[in-house]
Amino acid sequence: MPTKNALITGITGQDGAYLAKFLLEKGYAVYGTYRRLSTPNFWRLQYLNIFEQVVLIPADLVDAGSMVEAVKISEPDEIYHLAAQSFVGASFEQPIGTGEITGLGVTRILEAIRQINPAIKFYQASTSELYGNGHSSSLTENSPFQPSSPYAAAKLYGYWLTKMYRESYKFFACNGILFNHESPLRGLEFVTRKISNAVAKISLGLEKELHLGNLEAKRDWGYAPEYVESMWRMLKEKEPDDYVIATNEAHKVGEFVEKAFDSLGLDWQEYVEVDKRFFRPQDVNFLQGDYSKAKRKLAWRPRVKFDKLVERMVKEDLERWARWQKGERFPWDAPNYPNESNILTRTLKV
Ligand code: NAP
Ligand code: G4F
Repeated sequence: MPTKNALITGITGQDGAYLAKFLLEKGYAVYGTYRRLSTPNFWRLQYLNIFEQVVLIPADLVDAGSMVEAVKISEPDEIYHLAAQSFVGASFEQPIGTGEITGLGVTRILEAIRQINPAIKFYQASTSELYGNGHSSSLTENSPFQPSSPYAAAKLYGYWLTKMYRESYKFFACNGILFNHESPLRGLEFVTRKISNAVAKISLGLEKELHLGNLEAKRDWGYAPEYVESMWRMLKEKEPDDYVIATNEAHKVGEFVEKAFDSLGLDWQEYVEVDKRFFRPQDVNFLQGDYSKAKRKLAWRPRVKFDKLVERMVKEDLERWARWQKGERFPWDAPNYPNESNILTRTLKV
């Protein structure tokens, strides 16, 4: 018999799928919201072999009634609010939609909790993007926020609403300020997976080149399965609080590229082109997180660091494409992803 009910918004995403697996292993009954799409998108849950073990509830963050319904149906002890328009690049294309989903979506779920059961524990997926530009040293829970994209501004709103409900209504509500975390389940539009997927295809002769934007930006990249555990740990504490989750190491995008090609014995300079289309109107040039508080209070620390992460991602994409070349078909996103040269947007205008 499951001991507790958890509701995960955004269970079809990278973190949602890993968190679902983690909570199932802890004995939770796991409910997850998904939005109606013209083509189903459950590949991560299938890939992790947990599709049959979770209960899915249709709900969209722009539809307050559907969020209320999801909370009523699942009767959760804990809600992990992970759903969002999560791609910074797209937020410049769709700033209003991003505000609705990533910003106001948080209020919709907080209101559902307030009306149905204020004792539900709440995790908000906050982000290192809150800090924005202008930093050059490791960031803590007390560093100033200066959002540099519509995505970051929407997340800042969600961050404050979470704090505000904690203080005003005594909610057990936590912000996890998570720095970039990646995995073989990462979406293909994000730079790490774009690179690992392209390197795998190039090495198998399925692609010839890789077009990228800003190679100078530095990010603090960790491993997603470890980061979802920190969410659960936050909700286990006596008091609700906010925590930075990071590795405290920053690497350039260019280093990720070099390491990824290198791991398959390829020279990146023969394949990579810097392409104006992938530069953003404004980028965040440096993000590195000091996770001391999480280490001290949650006994959490990162284990998979940069080198291992790059190797793991390239290896997995290579194995997938090799299986695909042999005719095997299994749930996985890459074969259905358009070549980015087919995509035309304001920021990607040629
Ligand atoms: P992701 O893979 O992009 O997943 C986002 C999830 O949100 C998907 O399940 C998506 O559904 C769902 N979603 C999008 N729009 C929705 C809407 N209108 N209504 C309902 N659901 C909607 O993101 P992730 O990497 O797992 O990240 C999880 C959360 O952590 C996000 O809030 C993200 O902003 C935040 N975060 C991520 C990182 C990171 O490095 N990964 C770092 C800090 C914070 P579909 O599958 O249908 O698209
Ligand atoms: O992989 P990215 O798109 O991730 P970004 O913008 O850091 O956002 C991710 O991490 C945040 C946490 O800090 C999350 F809140 C957010 O939801 C998301 O998960 O880009 C990383 C860097 C950027 O500086 C970008 O300009 O890579 C640079 N980059 C260079 N060429 C590129 C590319 N990014 C993408 N996506 N595609 C490129 O071709």
